[in-house]
Amino acid sequence: MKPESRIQLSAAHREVLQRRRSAFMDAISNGIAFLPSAKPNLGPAGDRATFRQDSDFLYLTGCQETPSLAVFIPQHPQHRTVLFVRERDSFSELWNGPMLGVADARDTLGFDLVLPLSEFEKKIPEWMAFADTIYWDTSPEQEFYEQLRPLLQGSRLRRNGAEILNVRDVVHELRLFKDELEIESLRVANAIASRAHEMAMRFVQPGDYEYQVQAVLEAVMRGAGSTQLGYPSIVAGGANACCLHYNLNSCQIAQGELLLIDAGCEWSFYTADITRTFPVSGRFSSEQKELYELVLLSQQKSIESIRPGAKLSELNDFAGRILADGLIQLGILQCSLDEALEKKKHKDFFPHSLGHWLGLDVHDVGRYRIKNIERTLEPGMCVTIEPGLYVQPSQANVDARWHGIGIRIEDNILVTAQGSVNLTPCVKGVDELQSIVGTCSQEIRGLFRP
Ligand SMILES: [Mn+2]
Repeated sequence: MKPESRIQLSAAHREVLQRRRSAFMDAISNGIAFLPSAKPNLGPAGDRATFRQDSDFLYLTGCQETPSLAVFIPQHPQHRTVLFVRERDSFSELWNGPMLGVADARDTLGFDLVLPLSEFEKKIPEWMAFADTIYWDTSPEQEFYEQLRPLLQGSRLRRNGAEILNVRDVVHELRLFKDELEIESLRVANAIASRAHEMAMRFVQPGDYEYQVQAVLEAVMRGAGSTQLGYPSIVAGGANACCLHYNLNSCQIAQGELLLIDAGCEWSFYTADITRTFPVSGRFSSEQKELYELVLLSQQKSIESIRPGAKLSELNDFAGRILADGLIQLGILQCSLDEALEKKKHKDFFPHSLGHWLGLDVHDVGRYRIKNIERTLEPGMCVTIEPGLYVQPSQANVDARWHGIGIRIEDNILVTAQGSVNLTPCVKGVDELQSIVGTCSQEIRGLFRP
């Protein structure tokens, strides 16, 4: 699979985009929908900061230009899909590289009609006659909102009190169910990120700084063709792992400590979200091993329970029960299982939830509840499963030998008709981890040293 080009799409990609647009237009039926791109991203001095296209816009358009605007008019007799883009301009191309332009955008992206952005104020009023509902992005930071507002308010539709709905709600429901192109991208992102995690395991030795391991990890991701990280990498040695979103990555890692890495990269805009925890000396202490095996057991059992019809809250409770039971066996919790669950005592050590949707965004869109009723898992959904246990260095009523141990294990799971498929091929067994750590050559290690 080749990395995505900014101005070329494969025929297969174009076909998938057409299917997504059809499904979207079925959902809005007699409406008219406006979906804007992300704003151009300028740094503090007017320089170009890293641009990442709006995920909803990308999902329906495949277009990476900014600013641009997609309009969907399912009832229009001539053109149901319209894209407004900037016209090509040689000054901008000199500084910022090739632009798609009006002529190429139609062929490349498969819209019925592509127009210069400068024309949208002139065109939109007449299209309102083909709709009875308006879908748009109601978030206040959208600049298009200000430009569109007078057009919409002056239209016959608004005068007749037509409903205004949030376009993003419709896209988010579609994005929850991954098509084959999305699944393939998630697979590749996971393959690369897993390789990066394994390289970090090979690389690390006691005395390394967290940022050195981060550099190795991210070098592998970029080297394999990933253009962006899915989120800031967490590389947390020892007790730093007990801070859930630690990402200073600035400390030295000591002999005998565990290293927790939560990192994932994008492939074609879809991100992996993987966490591994392993001993930097190549050997778990007995306390580390007992907690690790408990987290691993809860993760494996949760993954085995994934199937259509299951609920995330049930999986969460199931994993919590395994962890609570294990904490009692180890003497970390001193009460009955019923009492632990009743009073949520295990949540002192497992303070986050078991997982979240994954896709174009690391905490991907899609509602977890519909009309306040939890939805069940269905084929095509992609979810992370990431139980963890963290014993804070100062945790009262817990023997000091457990203090400062933080463990999380996270894989990315696709729900299928038969059950599930684990997309994350990264090692996680105790023996596998112990035999991989610290095995890379001194030559490679030397590259990441002052
Ligand atoms: Mn996650």
